[in-house]
Amino acid sequence: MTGEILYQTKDNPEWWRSSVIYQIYPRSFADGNGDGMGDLTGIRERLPKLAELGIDAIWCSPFFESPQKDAGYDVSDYKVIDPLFGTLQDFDLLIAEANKLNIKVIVDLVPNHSSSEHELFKAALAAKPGSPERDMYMFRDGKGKNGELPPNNWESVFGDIAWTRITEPDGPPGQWYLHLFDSTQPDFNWDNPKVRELFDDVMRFWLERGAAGFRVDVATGMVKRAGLPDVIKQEAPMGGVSAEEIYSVAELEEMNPAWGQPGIHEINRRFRRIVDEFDNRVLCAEAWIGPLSRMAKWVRPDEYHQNFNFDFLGTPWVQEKIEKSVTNSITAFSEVGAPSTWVLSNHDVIRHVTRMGYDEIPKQGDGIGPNSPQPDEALGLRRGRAATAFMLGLPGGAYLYQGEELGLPEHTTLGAAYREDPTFFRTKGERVGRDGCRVPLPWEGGVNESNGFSTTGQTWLPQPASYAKYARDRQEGVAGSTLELYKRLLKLRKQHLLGAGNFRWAKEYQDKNTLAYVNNGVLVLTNFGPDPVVVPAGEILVTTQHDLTVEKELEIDQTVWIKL
Ligand code: TEU
Repeated sequence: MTGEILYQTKDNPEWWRSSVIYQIYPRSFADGNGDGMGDLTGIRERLPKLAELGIDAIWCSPFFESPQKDAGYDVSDYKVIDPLFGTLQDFDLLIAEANKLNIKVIVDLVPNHSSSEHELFKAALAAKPGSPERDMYMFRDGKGKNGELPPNNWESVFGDIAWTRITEPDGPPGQWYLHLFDSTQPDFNWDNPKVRELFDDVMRFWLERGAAGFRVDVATGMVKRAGLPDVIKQEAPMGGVSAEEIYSVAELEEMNPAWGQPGIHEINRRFRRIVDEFDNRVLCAEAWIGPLSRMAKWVRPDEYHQNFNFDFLGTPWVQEKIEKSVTNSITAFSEVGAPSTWVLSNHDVIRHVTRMGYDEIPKQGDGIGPNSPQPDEALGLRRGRAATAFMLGLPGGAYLYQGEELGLPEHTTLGAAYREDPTFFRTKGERVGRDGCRVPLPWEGGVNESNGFSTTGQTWLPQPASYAKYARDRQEGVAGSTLELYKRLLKLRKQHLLGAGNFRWAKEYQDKNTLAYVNNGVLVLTNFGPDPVVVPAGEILVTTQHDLTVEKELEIDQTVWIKL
C-alpha cells in the first residue's frame, strides 16, 4: 500500500494512521452566541479556518449535559448536549459542515465516571446498600468501628482522598463511594454488565449521528483490582526516578490497584467491536501509562487504534532524551502493528511553548500561578516551534491542541478568583491546576476585549494581555508567524507523505547537539544547541528560523526540513 492511499482520509479505513487531529476545547474555541462561553455554533462557523490550516479531523472535549464541575468531564446525560454548548441540531449542523470540508469529528467518551447529578447516581444514593442501584457505582462500607474511615488509602488525582461518605436516605452516615477524580465524579462499577451495556448504547448513539469515533477518557481506570487493596506508596512516575524503569508490569499492577489492571483489555475489545460495526471509525485511548511497551498494549489490533504518546509529551527538550523517547516509541508501537500518535499539548498540561520556557518542566497538573516562577516566553516559543516541526516530520498520527498553531502561551498569572479546576479547590490552592491552558482563543487581535473570541467581548476566563499579538488575524499571511509555519508543515507533511513514511535516524547528519532523521527522503534536523550548525545540502522545504527561510546556519532551538 502506498503512502498516497493512506493519505486519502475520505473513505479510507486506515486514515487515522497518519492523520493530524486538532483538539477543540469547546468552551474556549469560539463563542457563537456572545455569552462568553464557546459553543458548537462557534466551532461550525470557524471550521473553514481549520480546513485552511490543513488538519484532517477534530476531537472535541465533552459538550454533553453536565454541571461543569470538571469542565464537562462530569457528564449527567451522555446523550444530551449541554445548553451551554447548543443542541443536538447544532451537533448535526456541525457534522454536516465538517463533512463538506472533509474534516472528521471525534467526540469524547467519559466512561470511568459520571457526574454525581447523573440519574443513575441519584438513584444509587436513594437506594439501599447492596441494591442493584448502588451496584452501578463503587460503594463500600467504611473501615473503623462505625465505618468512619475510608475503605482504603486511594487518593484522588485532583488531591485529597478518593472516597466520599454519604448520608443514607434514612438519615445516618453510611457507605462511601469511590471517585478517582472529584467527589462530583463517582466511578462506575465496570464489573456490572449494565454499565457496559449503557456505554454500548451511548457509543452507538454518537456513531449513528456521524461521529468519526471517540477519544476515550481515563482509558486505564475503569477496572480496579479485586478487593480494592491499598496503593503501595511509590515515587511518582512523572519526574525524578521513573517507577516504570524499576518495576515489572506485574509489580506496577499490584502497586497501583486503581490503574492499568489487566481486565481493562476486555473492555478495550468491547469498545472496538462497537466502533467496528460502523465504517472507518476510530478509537483513541487516553492511556497515561508507562513504560511504552505497556502503553502499546492498548493499541493491539483488536483494541484501540490510537493512544496518545504521553511519553513523548512528557520528555524534556534535551537531545538524548527526545532521541530515546522516539526510538522507544517507534519500537514499542511497531511491535503491535500500530503507529505512534504524537502529541505535545492538550487541555490537561501546560502548553508546550510555556513548558519549554523552563529549565525544569513544572509538574503536570499542578499548573502555573502568579506566585510560581515565570517562564522565558521567547525561549519557550522558539523551542516549542522547533519541537512541533520535529514532531510533524515523524511517521504516525499527531494531535494538535487548539491555539498551539498560534504559538499561544499558557496564562501563567491567572488569579485565584478565576480558578475553576477542581485541583485548585481540592488542594486548597496549593496546586493551581489546569485553567491556564484552557483560556479562550484570540481570533481578531484588539477587535474587542476577547480578541474576537465572542462578539460581545465576554470570556469565561480572562485572556492575558499578550493574546492580542498572538491573534490569528495578526499572523495570517505574515511570513515566519507560527500560524504560517504550522500551515506549511502540515502541507509539506501531506505532500511528502510523512505520516505514512519510512523513518530512520540519520546519524550521518547528526552531531552531539543535533538530532537528524530521514523520512520518505526528507531530512529533519533539529539543533538543541549550544552552537549554530551548518545546514546540509539539499532543497530547504521549511524551517522554524526567522521568516521560515534559512541560509548557511541553523541556529539553536531550530528545526529544518530538507529534501535530499
Ligand atoms: O484526564 C485524566 C488524567 O488522569 C489526567 O490527565 C489528569 O487530568 C491530570 O493528571 C490531572 O493532573 C482526563 C481528562 O483529560 C481531564 O480533563 C479530566 O479532568 C479527567 O480525565 C477526569 O475526567
